[in-house]
Amino acid sequence: MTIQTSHIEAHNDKRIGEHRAQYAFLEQQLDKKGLRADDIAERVAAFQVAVPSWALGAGGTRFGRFPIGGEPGNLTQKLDDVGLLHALTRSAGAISLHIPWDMPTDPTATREQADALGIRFDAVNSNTFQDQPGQRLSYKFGSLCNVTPAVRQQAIEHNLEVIEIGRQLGSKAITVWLADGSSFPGQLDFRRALLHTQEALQEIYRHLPDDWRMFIEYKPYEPNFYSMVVQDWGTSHFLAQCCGEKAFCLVDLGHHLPNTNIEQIVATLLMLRRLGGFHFNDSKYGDDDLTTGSIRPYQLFLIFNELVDGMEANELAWMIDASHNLKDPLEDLMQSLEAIRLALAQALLVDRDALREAQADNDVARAQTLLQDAFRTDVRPLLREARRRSGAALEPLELYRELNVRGRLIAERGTKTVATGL
Ligand SMILES: [Mn+2]
Repeated sequence: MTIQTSHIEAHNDKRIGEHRAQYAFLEQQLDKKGLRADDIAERVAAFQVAVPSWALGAGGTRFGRFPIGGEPGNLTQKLDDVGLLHALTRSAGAISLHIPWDMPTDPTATREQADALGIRFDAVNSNTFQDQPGQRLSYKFGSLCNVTPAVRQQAIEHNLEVIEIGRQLGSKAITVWLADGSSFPGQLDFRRALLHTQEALQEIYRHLPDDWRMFIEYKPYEPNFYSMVVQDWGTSHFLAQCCGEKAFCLVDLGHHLPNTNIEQIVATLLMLRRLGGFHFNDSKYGDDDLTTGSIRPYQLFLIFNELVDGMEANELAWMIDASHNLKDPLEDLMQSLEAIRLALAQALLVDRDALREAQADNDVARAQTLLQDAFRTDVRPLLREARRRSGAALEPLELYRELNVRGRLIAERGTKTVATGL
C-alpha cells in the first residue's frame, strides 16, 4: 500500500476552496497582531516528529492485548507504515528504532528503503528492561545498576551494539531508558546503584562516536514501584553532567508524578543546556501512554511556550512515545502529530515582547491573557496550510479512511500479524 500523489491531489482539490477561505480569515486576524501567517506555516511545516517503531502495532496492558489487524510484522513493514504516515502528513520524517525488537538484517537495504520514503533514523533505543531469548545473564534485578559486575558489563555491551547498529543506519543518538530500581525498601543500596549506573553510562559514553549524542530518560516509578535509579530530571542531569557535553536529559511527558510542572523542567533544562529531546504522549493518572494532547492540551501548549525560545539554539529530538490499545495506531499517531503541531503553532503566536513587559510589570492578569489568547486561537488552518505547502493531505485522517488504508493493510498482511514491541 502506497499513497500516490494523485490521491493527495484529488483529496485536496475537494477541500482547497474552504481551506483558502479559512486561512485568509486567520491571516487577517494574525496580521492585526503583527504576525505573518505564512512564516508560521513555514515553521510548522519544517517541524518533524519521529515515530517509534514500537508504536505501529496494537499496544496492550498487563491485562490483555487486542490486535487491530494488518500490523507490521517486520522492520520493512514498520518503515512502510511510517512512510504512509509521512506521505499523508509530511510531518513524520523520522523513525526511532528499538534494539533488539527491530534488528535490521540488512542495514544497507533498510537505509535505502528509508531514503526512498524520505525518512531518516532518529535516536536508537537500547533495551535492558527485559531478557531476550538466549541472553546469558538476567536483568531481573537491574542492568547498569546490578550488583553483579558481569550483568553490568553485558548491559554496557548491549548499548555499544545498539550504537553500532545505529551508526550503520545513519542515526546520531542513543536513548537510554533504564527500568532499574527496586520494589521494596531495603532491596537496593541507593548510593551503590546510582554509582554503578554512573560508571556504566560513562563507559558507554566513552564509546559514543564524536557526532553522536546520548539521551538519558528518567521515570519516577514503574516497572519498579519503590525506587527507580534514574527517577527524575535532577538525577538524569547529574548523570549527563558526569558523562560529558554530548549527554543530555530526555523528557518523556508521561514520566512524571501527577501535577508535576513539566514546562518548568523544560525551561530549567534549556537554561542548563542539557535538554536533548522529548517523548510525547498524554496521561491522566500515570504513564498512560495516551494520544498526545488528548487529555491536557494546555499543558502541551505551555511546554511549547517554553520551547520556542530555545528551540533554534538547542538541537532537540522529537518523538512520539505512546501505546495504542483502542485506536488504530496510524490514526492515533496522526492525531498526536496534529496535537504537537497545534501546540507549536499556538506557542508561536504568543506575543513574547508583551509577555516580558507584563512579567516586568508584575501584571499577572495580562500575562495570563497573553498566553490564553494564543492558546484559544484556532490554528488548524495554519496546519492545513503547512501540509498543503509540503504536499501532504489537508485532512490526513479523512484521506486515510477514504483510501481504506487499514483494510488494505489487513488484506496484505492478514489479521494475525503481531508487531514486535511491548
Ligand atoms: Mn519514553
